[in-house]
Amino acid sequence: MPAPARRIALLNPNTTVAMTDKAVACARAVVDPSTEIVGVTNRTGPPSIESHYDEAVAVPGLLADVARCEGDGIQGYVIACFGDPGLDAARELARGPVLGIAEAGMHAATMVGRSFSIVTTLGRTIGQAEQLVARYGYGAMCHSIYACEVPVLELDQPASEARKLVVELCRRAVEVDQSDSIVLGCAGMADFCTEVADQVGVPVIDGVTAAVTFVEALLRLGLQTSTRSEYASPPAKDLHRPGFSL
Ligand code: 2AL
Repeated sequence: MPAPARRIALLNPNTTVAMTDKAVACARAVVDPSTEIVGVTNRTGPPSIESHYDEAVAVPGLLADVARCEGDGIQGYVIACFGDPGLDAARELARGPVLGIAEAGMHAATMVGRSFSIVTTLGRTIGQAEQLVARYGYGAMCHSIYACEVPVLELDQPASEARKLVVELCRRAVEVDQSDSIVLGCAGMADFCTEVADQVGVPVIDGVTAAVTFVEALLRLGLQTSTRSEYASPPAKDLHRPGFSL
């Protein structure tokens, strides 16, 4: 086997290995054979991320994973959680490009249409998605954000009927809100993409596959995060947190 041309870490900020494995399988299906996808599951934090608190407690473990990956020759990163937790801090630590799946999904949507809607998990996360839409500058293009009210770890359970609910919300986004495309609002929906797209008739974007493809492209272009100012390495400090080290 030839050495991979590039190694990209797929960072799952939650601690559920099955979710990492599913996202990795979806990522491997779209990247070039010369790109290695390394799945990394957070060692500390919540099993799923569906609140501000979950996001905050996931970030220290995620940053520790980035620090480890830097020593392991990883060249690029995807943060596979729709809140893009720790994105700016990860960019300060990593040499190579770091993309969040919300960021990648929304950017992809704006390349294939004039408008998009987001379909996510719990309604309580809609505010976080709205903040990200504003951050990425797509307020005028995001026509609506819907929640299927299925918790992250129940998306794969047939009894949750998550796929059916997501399809219904996508249809509403297209017919009522006139959205040209849909961004799926959870890494756990990565494997819904093709099936949902077939049923709603507009482009449906999964941020995991969008993000790995974009990171792969940035690496091919030789582009890294700028260290000119805000994303320079953070000043070294003693962290007064017993038992925690990066
Ligand atoms: C997510 C996600 O992508 N992973 C996770 O644990 N929570 N996002 C979400 N909106 O529920």
